[in-house]
Amino acid sequence: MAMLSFERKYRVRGGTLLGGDLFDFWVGPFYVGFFGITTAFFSFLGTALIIYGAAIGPTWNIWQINIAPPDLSYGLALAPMKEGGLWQIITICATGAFVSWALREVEICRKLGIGYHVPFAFSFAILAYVSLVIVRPVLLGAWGHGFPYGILSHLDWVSNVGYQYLHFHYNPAHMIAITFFFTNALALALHGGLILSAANPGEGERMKTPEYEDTFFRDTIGYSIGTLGIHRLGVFLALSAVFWSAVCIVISGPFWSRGWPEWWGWWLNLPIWS
Ligand code: 07D
Ligand code: 07D
Ligand code: U10
Repeated sequence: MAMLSFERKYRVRGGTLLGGDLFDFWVGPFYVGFFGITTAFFSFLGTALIIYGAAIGPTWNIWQINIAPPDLSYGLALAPMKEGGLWQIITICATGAFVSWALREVEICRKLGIGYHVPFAFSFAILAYVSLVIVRPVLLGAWGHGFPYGILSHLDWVSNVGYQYLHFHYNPAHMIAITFFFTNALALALHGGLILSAANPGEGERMKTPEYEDTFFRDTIGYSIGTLGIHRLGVFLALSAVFWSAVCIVISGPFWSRGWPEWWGWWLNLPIWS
């Protein structure tokens, strides 16, 4: 079925979680829905506040614009607008926009009658962001532990927080997260390469079936995970990467406040060595 006639067929009312028929319509290619309105509201307000923050700041240089969280001395209280209050409201807007986007995806899945895998996966990215700017700051008792909103300033934050624990590479959850990120890239390279090799033949050649794909890996490594399996593996690898990232930052501070190399002392202290 051509895309245009398919869209006409499925673009019918229903499947909404909230708002009933009220926002159940499309604007051009975009489905709106109640959560499309809340996405637009939070993104618009958040972006406007970032621009306001830039306007009252010292620079319009896109790389240097910085909206910092409140000083640690404010703890978990609200701060005045120019001293971190802006960051607090922008954080509410960002979280509101990301969650609205995920729920809008859920409504679209319901309309289509497909699984919720994409919004489920996006919720892991939201989890990582929320761990950085809400969960960890709350556990440490100050909003000042959140990362600042700015292209270069957020990199400074990552570096500073990393060195605060002497050598962040020794954080075991960081190791697991990185291993998942690297494995994820390997898996996508293998999958993208394999599909193109079979499904994108040269002029005059026939497209190959999945048996060819399976056989390539059976001949090479003795096992093929299969055409559905590789997609299950892909989602698992990607979500694990983000999940262990969230873990690695939440444990830094709330559950381990010394240098990460020191954590490995448990190995040296095992009784079997003495
Ligand atoms: C390709 C999908 C498209 C998305 C893009 C990003 C904005 C911000 C806002 C000027 C893969 C759109 C960018 C809306 C512009 C203003 C006010 C996704 C794709 C193209 N980072 N980070 C970047 C964010 C954190 C880190 C780039 C966001 C943590 C490092 C971009 C968040 C830590 C490096 C960016 C976030 C961290 C970057 C490219 C939120 C640990 C780089 C991102 C909401 C996770 C790289 C100058 C990309 C870079 C980079 C955005 C959080 C570390 C500006 C929105 C605090 C080490 N980050 N980041 O392609 O070049 O993502 O930085 O959590 O080296 Mg970051
Ligand atoms: C948080 C992004 C969420 C995004 C959302 C969507 C928009 C809309 C609109 C495009 C999590 C945003 C959407 C804004 C855009 C349009 C239209 C993703 C998020 C919701 N590290 N490290 C990680 C590596 C070192 C340190 C994670 C590698 C050093 C700290 C990952 C190396 C030190 C933190 C990772 C390395 C250090 C991390 C990041 C190598 C610094 C974190 C991925 C090779 C001296 C962060 C949850 C991630 C983390 C994190 C990888 C080195 C410090 C595993 C490969 C040794 C402090 N590092 N790191 O989390 O876990 O994505 O955050 O050296 O906080 Mg690290
Ligand atoms: C995959 C796949 C597969 C495919 C695929 C794909 C995975 C096997 C068959 C998909 C993959 C690709 C296409 C490859 C490329 C993708 C990437 C590299 C990922 C990164 C993507 C990007 C960088 C693009 C990002 C673009 C985005 C997010 C679009 C931006 C959207 C908008 C600005 C509008 C959003 C709509 C909303 C919020 C709801 C409706 C709202 C409107 C239409 C606006 C109207 C507003 C109102 C009615 C409300 C009032 C307005 C207010 C308050 C102000 C609005 C303010 C704003 C700031 C907008 O596996 O198969 O193929 O293709």
